[in-house]
Order: sequence, then structure tokens, then C-alpha cells
Amino acid sequence: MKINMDFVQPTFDKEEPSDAHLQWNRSMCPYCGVGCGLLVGQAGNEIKKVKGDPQHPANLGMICAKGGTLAEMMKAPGRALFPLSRENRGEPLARVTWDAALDRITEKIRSTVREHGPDSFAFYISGQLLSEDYYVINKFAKGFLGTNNVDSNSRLCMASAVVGYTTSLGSDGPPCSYSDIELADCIVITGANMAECHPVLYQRIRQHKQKNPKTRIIVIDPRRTLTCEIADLHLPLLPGGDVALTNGLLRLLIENGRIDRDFIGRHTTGWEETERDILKDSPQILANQAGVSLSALAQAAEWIGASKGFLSFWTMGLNQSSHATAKIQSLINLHLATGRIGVPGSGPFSLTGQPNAMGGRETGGLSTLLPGYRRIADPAARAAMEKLWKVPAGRIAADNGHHAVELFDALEQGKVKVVWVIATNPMVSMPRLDRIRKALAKAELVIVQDAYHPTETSEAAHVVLPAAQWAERQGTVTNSERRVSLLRQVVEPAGEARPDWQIVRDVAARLGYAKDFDFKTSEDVFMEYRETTRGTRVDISGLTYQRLKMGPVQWPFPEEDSPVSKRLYEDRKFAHADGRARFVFNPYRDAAEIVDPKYPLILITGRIRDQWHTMTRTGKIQQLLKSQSEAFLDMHPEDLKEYALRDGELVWVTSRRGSFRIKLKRKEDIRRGTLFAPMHWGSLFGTASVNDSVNDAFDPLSKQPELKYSAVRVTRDLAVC
Ligand SMILES: Nc1nc2c(c(=O)[nH]1)N[C@H]1C(S)=C(S)[C@@H](COP(=O)(O)OP(=O)(O)OC[C@H]3O[C@@H](n4cnc5c(=O)[nH]c(N)nc54)[C@H](O)[C@@H]3O)O[C@H]1N2
Ligand SMILES: Nc1nc2c(c(=O)[nH]1)N[C@H]1C(S)=C(S)[C@@H](COP(=O)(O)OP(=O)(O)OC[C@H]3O[C@@H](n4cnc5c(=O)[nH]c(N)nc54)[C@H](O)[C@@H]3O)O[C@H]1N2
Ligand code: SF4
Ligand SMILES: [Mo]
Repeated sequence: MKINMDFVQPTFDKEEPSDAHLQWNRSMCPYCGVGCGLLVGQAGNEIKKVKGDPQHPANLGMICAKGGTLAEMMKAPGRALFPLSRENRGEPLARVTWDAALDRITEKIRSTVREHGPDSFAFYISGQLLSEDYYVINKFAKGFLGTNNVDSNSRLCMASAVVGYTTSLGSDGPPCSYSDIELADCIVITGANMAECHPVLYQRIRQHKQKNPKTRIIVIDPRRTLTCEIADLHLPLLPGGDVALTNGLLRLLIENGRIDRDFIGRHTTGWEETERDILKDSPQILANQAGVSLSALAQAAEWIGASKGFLSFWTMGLNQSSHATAKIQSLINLHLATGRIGVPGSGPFSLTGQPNAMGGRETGGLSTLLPGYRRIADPAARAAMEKLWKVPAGRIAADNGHHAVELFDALEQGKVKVVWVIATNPMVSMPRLDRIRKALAKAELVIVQDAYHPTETSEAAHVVLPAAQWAERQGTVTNSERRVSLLRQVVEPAGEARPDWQIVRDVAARLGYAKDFDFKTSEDVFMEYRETTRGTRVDISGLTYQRLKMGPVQWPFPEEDSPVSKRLYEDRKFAHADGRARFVFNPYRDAAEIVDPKYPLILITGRIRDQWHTMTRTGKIQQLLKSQSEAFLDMHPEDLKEYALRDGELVWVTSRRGSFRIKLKRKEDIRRGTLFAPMHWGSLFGTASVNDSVNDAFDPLSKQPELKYSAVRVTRDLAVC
């Protein structure tokens, strides 16, 4: 076998004397989508120390505070150690055997599906699962139970990026590599706070800028975030002003003669209409609508137009919006108009949040997808999967399953009766927690499979299943740049915890599908999964665990000796049937649409550097709580004055949907009229969650909710409302 050596053999750094007695193994960080390779130093079954792996191409040895405290994470209290069960909510959860727990689940799924049909059951899963977990869950639900009710927290995270790429380029899949950073001379970071959320990549950009000071960095964010420290230009747009802003940039690029008409003519469709529509609004109108000055917009257009390598990063500021698809298509238009895609240092680069959000998409982990980037709506795709899964034609239901928001509505309405939640904590992370609470209370059986208990969601469960986490199990993950890495098992699971895929396999087997779920190891699962990718855009049919043990690789990887796939579309062949990419024009939406005197402020929610989501892990690590130990609400000093409120006081934030109480924080670096609160704190920390009030409106195409834009008021007393 010829080996593709884009990764060198391990040379463990054992220089520090205190580390010498430890046994070092390779691992992967279980937090963000940068996908850092780690070295874990262990003594027996205990992980003592974690370092960045200098050989891993994603991080080249770097690591952030979250990755650096993983040894402490393994000692954090509150692990789910044994299966727990109770007949009715309100009764205490009691320890049961695995057999008893799995028998109970199996019987309930069997009887519910028999009486009410397969769509009375649903999985709600997570981008923190491994690809093998995802594959087994999808195969079980879509191929055997016959329901497409498998949606993931990626619906709150990446769904809009999937639709944006698919509609513009013909397929999902970020077309760039991290190594494009070092080749870019103009980097746009929009709706992304990379300094706090993708710290190691941010570090790479910072280093590139230090070495090449002429590299232009433009940050587009209503807040002056930490990321702005490396920015040459910050465009503090109005929340939701993105389409006006990007359309303004496109208009100025046209006026400046910076359009690649040769590329447009050969490789795209839809330009004529787009150019016509873009020219309808003046740059001044578009700048006003975006809430930025025309001179700043013109500066950004100038730098983009003059650059050779134009790379744009985006994350939740674009994805989490009720017009997210429009925002993303407008951004991709800039790359198509300038021909800056599929060439070094260029491309529209959606950063994934969770460690395996990408793998989730590849394995078909949304209610609209099947493995290999196949879509449920495509009859040929369903037929292909039925053949691969050796199930009768017509087994895979033709309709998409419920997306996340709709799934909880269906539970509340009693249409879905049994829900199995894996590796996500919707009682903190879903918008409109009042509805999620009611939905879970209505369900006949709530199964929560988590590495920790209690969580806000496991408290609502009938059955809690303990999952092995991070280095306690083995499998593959794909990071933002399409790089597949093998996460090795280096320690034994805590208590009786089991790997997620095994738990689902064992229920499938009990339901009579033992032959089809005859996977002994995660490698067995991987070998079956990789076959489903053959001939698709995410083809990894040449990949093996053995190859991955030598180092991670980017897909596609169709042969054992495939060349490195650094960039998609280098051949200018886009994935639409005609081989061309599509311009999609979107008119800007009036950014002030929902502001009403009763709810005059806009609440933005997001992340802080040292916490991970709902804090089941990072909230228990002292070192990570030091920088920020409690929830807060950022408000501009002028707004504090206007509403006669004081820095540090407790206030009520009220939206049309609900209220929560939180501590005010004076903050210069935020637009007047906007507020920011972290999403992390939930009821187990004794505080109300922001999601008690956050908007559950969603994008019509991606169904991703508007987590970044809620009209609210802030008052000292709730009674004032
Ligand atoms: N420390 C830490 N890192 C993480 C995570 C974590 O929990 N903690 N989670 C991971 C996950 S799953 C994800 S999805 C990513 C998220 O990573 P990011 O998307 O970078 O993080 P957020 O803080 O959610 O939001 C990003 C920015 O969008 C801005 N924004 C809000 N509205 C708009 C708008 O209308 N337009 C524009 N252009 N910008 C807007 C916000 O002000 C915010 O600064 O982070 C990943 N990394
Ligand atoms: N208001 C607001 N809400 C948001 C967002 C926002 O910006 N604003 N962001 C949204 C986004 S982008 C995301 S990704 C979501 C994240 O929201 P969640 O997915 O709810 O957040 P986590 O805390 O990461 O939940 C992961 C759960 O999995 C458990 N776990 C860890 N490892 C394993 C494992 O190996 N197996 C199993 N079975 N369990 C494990 C953890 O203990 C935890 O309970 O939040 C969304 N909600
Ligand atoms: S940047 Fe992300 S993947 Fe890397 S160590 Fe930090 S949290 Fe982990
Ligand atoms: Mo996310």
C-alpha cells in the first residue's frame, strides 16, 4: 500500500522531566471544530496531562485553555456511571442493570411504533458524537425503524451552512483548508468570534498577520469582540444587517471593476439577474441598512478587490438567523464574483462549532439527510441506501423527519411519544425552554444518554443511560477543513458507561435486527460506513483505521493512495448538474423589522472563551471559571443611562416569549441598542437560561433558529413589564 504522507510519524516531546514517567498517546480534543490533535500523558487509567500534538496539521502543537484542562475534566464530578430508570417522573431515578434499561427502551419503542407508526419515535442527537455513533443511529432509525426523525443540535449550529453551500455550489462541504490562512492576503471574519470560539485558528491568523503585516483582516460583528484585536477594520453592523452589507460590498466591487467576468462567464449562472438587482440600491442605502459607514464599507471593498487570496470565515452570526441562507448566499456571491474559490488562500469557509459537526453531515445526521451527503428528498438516494442497508425498497420514508424546533412541537402535541436524546442538553440549548419543558413532560418515554448526570435534560428523563466520553471510546471525527482524524481509546470508561454506538446497536439487536447490526468494534462500523460514501462527494472509501493511525487526512479520499485534497473545486467543476456555481441574489431585509417600543433592544446570545455550551464539563473546572464565574448581560453605557440602570445590578430581560433574571455589565464594545448574554448558564447553576426568552423563529430553508436576534426590554422589576 502506498501511503500518503501529509503527516509525519510521532515524535513525542518528553523534554519536561515531570512528564517522562507518563505514557503518551495521541488523542483529539472533544471540544471545538478546529479539531486539535492532542498528546495525552497517562499513568495507568488516569490521564494526568494534555498537550497539543505538534504533528497534527490542524493545530501544529497549539492548544487552548479548554483543551489544556482535559485532565481536570476527567476528574470533574457528576459523571453518569450507571443506567437509571423510573416509572413516572416525580419518582426518584433508581439504578438498574443495562439489560433492564435496554429491555425497557426496546419494549416501549416496539409497542409505540406498532401502535402509532415509526414517526412516533425520534432521536435528538449531537455534533459531539463520533461518525460511527451517527452512522449506527441513522441506519437504525432511517433504515430499520422507518422514521427520518433523527435531528441533531447541528440544526442550531450548521444547518444553514449546509443549505448555503448546497444552493450556491451544488453540494455541502467547506471548500478550503486551514493552510489557506497562510496564503491569504485578505481575511474576512463575519459573525464569528474566533478569538474565543476557535482560539487555535485565531492564533494561526494572528501569526500570519504578524509575519505579513500587509494582510488585511476585516471583522464584521455588531460587537467589538476580542477577535477585533487583529482587525484592520471592524464593521459593527446592525444585528441582521449582513445581506445589506455583503450586497453593498458586491456593488462596490462592480463599481471598482474588481469582478472576474471570465470566471463568471465560464463557471457560474445567475450573474445577469444578480448584477441587475444589486445595482438597484445605492451603496449609501446599503451601508445605512447595514448600519455601517459608507467609507468603512468602501475600504473593505477596496481590500477585497485588491487581494489575491480572499478567505472568509463565518460561524453563528450568519447561521443562526431566520434569513441565514440569504446571508450565506450573499457572502458566497462575493467569492464567485471575484473568482476567489478553489484557488490558494481563497474561499467561503464555514467554521464548524462542534468537534464532529462535519461527520454528522457526512453520515446523514439531520432529518433531511442520508449518509454520503445524500438527501432524503432524492428517490435515487433513498434507493441507493436501501440497497446498501439491504432493506426492502420503500423502507426509507420519503418525507423529511422533524427538524429540531418542530420535533419538540410534535412532542408537545403528542405526535412523537418517545424521544431518545444523545449528547446534547436541549433544556438549556434550545430556544423557548418553556416549550421544551412542556414537550418533555408530555412524552411517554424520555431517554437521555449522556456522559454526565444530572443535566438539565437528564432531570426530565425516564431512563438515563451513561455514555463513555472522549478518550474512553474510539472512532472518527471530521474537523472544519474536512480532515478526518481517529480518536483513540486510551482509558476505560467510567463506571458502567458504554460507547454511544454500542448502546444503540444493542437496542437494534433486541428489536430483531442483530444481523444487520453485527458490529463488534467501531472499526467494523467505520468499514461499513465508508462503503456508503463510495462515489459520493464525501468519498472516503479509501480510508482505513490503519491509515488514520498514521495521521489524519482530508476528504475526498477514494483510494488508498489518494492525493491530499486541500481544496474543493480546484478544477472549477461545481456540484450543480451543469457544473456551474449559482449566484443567488437576496434583497436585504429591513434590519429594524421587529423592533417595537415594548421591546426596544436586541439581545444577541453567544459564547465566552472558557466555557463550553451548557457547562456539564467546563462549568466544573475551577481554572475555567476564573475568568468569568457567572452569567452577565452586556449593555452599552449610554443605554444604561437611558434606562436608568446600574452596572452590576440584577435586571429582568423580557421578550415576547418569556423573562430571565441576570446581572448587568457595562460594556463599551457593543452597539447601542444591542445586548449580549452568554448561552452557557442553565438552571442547574441556579440561574435562568437566556433561552427562556430567545427567539424560535427559523430560516425557511435551513430551519435553523434565530438565536442571535431577540427583541427584548430590560427592567429592574418584573412588575414594570
Ligand atoms: N469557548 C467556546 N468555544 C466554542 C464553543 C463554546 O461553547 N465555547 N462552541 C463551539 C460551537 S458548537 C460553535 S457553533 C462555535 C460558535 O462560534 P461563534 O459563532 O464564533 O460564536 P458566537 O459567540 O455564538 O457568535 C459569534 C458572533 O456572532 C456575532 N453576531 C450576532 N449577530 C450577528 C449578525 O447579525 N451578523 C454578524 N455578522 N454577526 C453577528 C456575535 O456578536 C458573536 O460575536 O463555537 C465553538 N467553539
Ligand atoms: N441562545 C443560544 N442558544 C444556543 C446557541 C447560541 O448561540 N445561543 N448555540 C447553539 C449551538 S451552535 C449549539 S452547538 C448548541 C449546543 O448545545 P448542547 O448540545 O445542548 O450543549 P452541550 O453542553 O455541548 O451538550 C452536550 C451534552 O453531551 C454530553 N456529552 C459529552 N460527551 C458525550 C459523549 O461522548 N456521549 C454522550 N452521550 N454525551 C456526551 C455533555 O455532558 C452534555 O450534556 O447550543 C445551541 N443553543
Ligand atoms: S481550539 Fe478547539 S479543538 Fe483546539 S484545544 Fe481549543 S477547544 Fe480544543
Ligand atoms: Mo454549535
